[in-house]
Amino acid sequence: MAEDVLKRLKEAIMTYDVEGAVEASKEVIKTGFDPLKAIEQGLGEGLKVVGEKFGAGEIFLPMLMIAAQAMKESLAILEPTLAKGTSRKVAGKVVIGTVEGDIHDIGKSIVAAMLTANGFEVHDIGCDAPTSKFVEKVKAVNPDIIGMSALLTTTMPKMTEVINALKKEGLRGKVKIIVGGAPVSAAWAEQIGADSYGEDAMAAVDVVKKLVGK
Ligand code: B12
Repeated sequence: MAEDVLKRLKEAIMTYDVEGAVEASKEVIKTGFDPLKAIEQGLGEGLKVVGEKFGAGEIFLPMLMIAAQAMKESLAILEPTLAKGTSRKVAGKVVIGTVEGDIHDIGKSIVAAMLTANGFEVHDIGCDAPTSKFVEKVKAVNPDIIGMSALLTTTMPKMTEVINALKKEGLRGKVKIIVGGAPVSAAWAEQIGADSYGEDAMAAVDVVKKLVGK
């Protein structure tokens, strides 16, 4: 039964079936199945397969976009229940976003959801977020952590731009910075003067906890 819903989630993404993914996600909620498992082992696995096919030139962009849409609509159903499992005490404040020029928001949203689920107050500024938006949000909410996501090698330098803007505003010393996204690495984090790097959502939670001293 449990394995069945995982299989259905994965297959819905792999067959570009938005309705099927939404239905299976609703069933996850109804049956009390672990939403994180559903996201990572169901939807996420399916999207990985679709991504590989796209990378290998086996499918075209519109198919990839439908699969991504199925993932997004399913996340909209599952993410709020992730957050419900949280204890109310705030572990720290996080501002997170995908840098300017980059519209990949799935991974960033999963990281945001996981942090929320682990008791952090998360301010998600979305994707394609200009440097000024990061700076404004930092001024507005005074976070402990800034998380930046980039999925394109061409947008990675925007992370440096954000760090420089924070320095210019005298804010760099007040926040810890964590970066992530498929092309990002620990070496890149070090190179641009970020405090840390997280390979996936679980790692992000561990790293953020360490950075705030928990
Ligand atoms: C889905 C997808 C899309 C969707 C995005 C939909 C959306 N709303 O997000 C659409 C179809 C719109 C898209 C568009 C494009 N895409 Co695209 N896309 C992907 C794909 C298949 C999957 C990305 C994804 O969501 N993965 C699932 C999530 C869960 O994984 P993730 O993002 O890596 O996130 C995890 C970790 O990286 C980490 N993480 C992520 N962010 C953060 C942040 C922090 C702070 C931390 C700690 C951790 C962390 O934790 C996450 C959870 O585990 C990848 C292939 C791939 N293998 O990555 C290509 C990929 C990223 N895209 C690519 C390209 C080229 C494009 C386009 C330029 C295509 C085009 N020709 O138009 C456009 C770019 C548009 C733009 N300006 O941004 C390339 C990038 C190549 C490169 N290295 O620069 C890839 C690698 C595909 C490829 N093999 O060519 N894409």
